Amino acid sequence: MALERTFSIIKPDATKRNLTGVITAKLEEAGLRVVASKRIQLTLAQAQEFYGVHKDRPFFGELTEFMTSEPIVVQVLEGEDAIAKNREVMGATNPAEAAPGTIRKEYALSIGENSVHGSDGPDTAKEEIAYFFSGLELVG
Ligand code: RTP
Ligand code: MG
Repeated sequence: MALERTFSIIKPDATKRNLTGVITAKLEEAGLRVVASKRIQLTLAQAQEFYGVHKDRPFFGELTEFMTSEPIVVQVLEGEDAIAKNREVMGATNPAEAAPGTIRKEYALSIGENSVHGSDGPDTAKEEIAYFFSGLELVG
């Protein structure tokens, strides 16, 4: 399979605990290359737009407040089968259900404060990358 790109966020609970480096190391160890990276702080409007698909879910308010509570690190990851590979190394949404060795098993605090985001498919990967990065910022 050809090289693929996916979009990743190191979430506020992780940046706050200085876990940016160890989480990035885990992504790299899994064979993912960081081809773009920046630390930003989302506005509430940006978080609501990014998570628009969840707007009717009961956790939407909590999720968007959390995502704006501290800076985040947004990254584009490249590798063979990058979307699936990233979700594998992230682990299940709920850390209590995440497999040993995954980022969420090791670092997540709860189902909401779960340290990382990763695109769930090729269409969302493309959309999410374009939302945060210009083509010039992607250095393969
Ligand atoms: P993500 O989008 O962040 O990569 O995570 P995911 O696909 O594993 O989870 P998703 O179902 O897309 O949910 C997005 C994020 O919403 C928060 N969440 N909170 N309190 C809750 O029950 C609950 N459920 C989901 C998590 O931060 C999750 O990553
Ligand atoms: Mg998701």
